[in-house]
Amino acid sequence: MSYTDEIYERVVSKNPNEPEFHQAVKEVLDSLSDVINENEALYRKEGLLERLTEPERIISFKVPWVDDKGAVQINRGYRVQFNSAIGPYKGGLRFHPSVNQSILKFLGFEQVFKNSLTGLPIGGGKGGSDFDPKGKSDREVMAFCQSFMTELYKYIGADEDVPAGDIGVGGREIGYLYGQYKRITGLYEGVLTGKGLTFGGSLVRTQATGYGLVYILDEMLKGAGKELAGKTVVVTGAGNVAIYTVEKLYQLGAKPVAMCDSTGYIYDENGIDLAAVKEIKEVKRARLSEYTSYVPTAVYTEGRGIWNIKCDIYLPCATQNELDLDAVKTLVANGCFAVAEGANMPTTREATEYLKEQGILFMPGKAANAGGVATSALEMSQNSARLSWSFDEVDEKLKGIMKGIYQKVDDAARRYGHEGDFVAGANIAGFEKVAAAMIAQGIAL
Ligand code: NDP
Ligand code: 2IT
Repeated sequence: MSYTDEIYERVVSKNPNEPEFHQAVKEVLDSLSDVINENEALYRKEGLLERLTEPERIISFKVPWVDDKGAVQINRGYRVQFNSAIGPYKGGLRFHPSVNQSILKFLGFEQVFKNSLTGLPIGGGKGGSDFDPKGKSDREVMAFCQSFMTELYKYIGADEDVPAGDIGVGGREIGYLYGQYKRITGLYEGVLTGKGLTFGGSLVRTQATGYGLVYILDEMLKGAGKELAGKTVVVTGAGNVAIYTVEKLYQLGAKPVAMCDSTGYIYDENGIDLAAVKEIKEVKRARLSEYTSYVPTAVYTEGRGIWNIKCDIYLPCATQNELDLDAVKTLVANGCFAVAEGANMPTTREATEYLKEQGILFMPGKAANAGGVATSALEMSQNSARLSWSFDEVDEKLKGIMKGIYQKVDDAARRYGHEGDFVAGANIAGFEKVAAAMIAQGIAL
């Protein structure tokens, strides 16, 4: 049996009931088979794949808090510190009722390769809780965040582990978490990113994942002799990543026509009214169904099915496994020629394979959405230097990083004879740096 197959079997048997983690590991291992075959003796001797697929540490803890009715609530908190070979653990916190160990391990594993691709010194981690911020008052969210941090602070630090946002964790939550960290430790340090601009946050961090996604999409299209201007785009989700993806699409002359949340989707043939979406989602924290009261000519459809809308480019920016085989068959039949993942692992394995077979341009999340964490690393640099860079300075760096990621991914795919296969390219390029760092540091991690 090949080394990669052996490791996949080992991961499945040692981590039962963790389907998302298995899925993320399988995709990476399948892409690495050529690289592993070339260096099999060394990697086996080093136990490299065994070490790479085992998180360095998983912390799981109780989060007790009191709701507005005076009732005690108990949630479960986690931090998965996956790999610190190239820098302190770095990755977001997700607050969503679906959160469990499998989801956080898949996200932590992906983060290791994504962070490597940025070229910046950050290891991989992820955390969160099954807490659902939806429908909670600000006071309840604060109470939860304070309790969560009262346990988490023991395991994080500006040079150890630096969490940030993800689904359900934005500026409000990061503010409450930071306040509690500072209160307990007395340290004013860059222990979290995505902070407010008045207390150490970086300009562009809010926009970074969406902007970065569109920058790398633009590079991918140029590489294929196509252009973004004038193209019709469907963006899924209506959160942080989706909103700033739509903003940058407009800036580069494309036309986003649809967005969704977990309740339903909107189609606006004239192009999404972004100010309306920002007000609904960022200010009112309401449902996207309200969009038709801002734009009466738009159509709101309850439930799933946004992929039925005809488009040139499809950008999944909501959650894992949102885009399945049936959905991509519809997309391709309707003439869609490019997919880039703003979310983490939004496309199922079968759907990814189908897109590849059909020759669709496809940029996987670990390359496409790396702009967020890259800008987090820039926030860490500014915090360490006690400086703040201008919007244009950070945006230029982000653009350069996304361009660099495209080049690395494209180059790695070509080197191994998989030209145009950016899944292979991203996994190989991300792996090479982490593997070299792990081997150089001995059997220590
Ligand atoms: P937000 O919480 O801001 O927004 C998430 C959006 O996705 C919401 O519109 C939400 O709808 C929708 N969504 C979430 N879960 C589901 C679900 N199970 N079914 C349908 N819709 C769902 O999160 P982000 O925008 O920050 O994150 C979106 C994706 O991007 C995630 O995969 C995240 O891991 C990834 N990502 C985020 C980065 C960041 O910097 N924020 C960086 C890199 C990747 P509803 O409100 O109805 O739940
Ligand atoms: O998935 C991700 O890369 C994020 N949620 C951002 C992580 C970060 O540390 O900014």
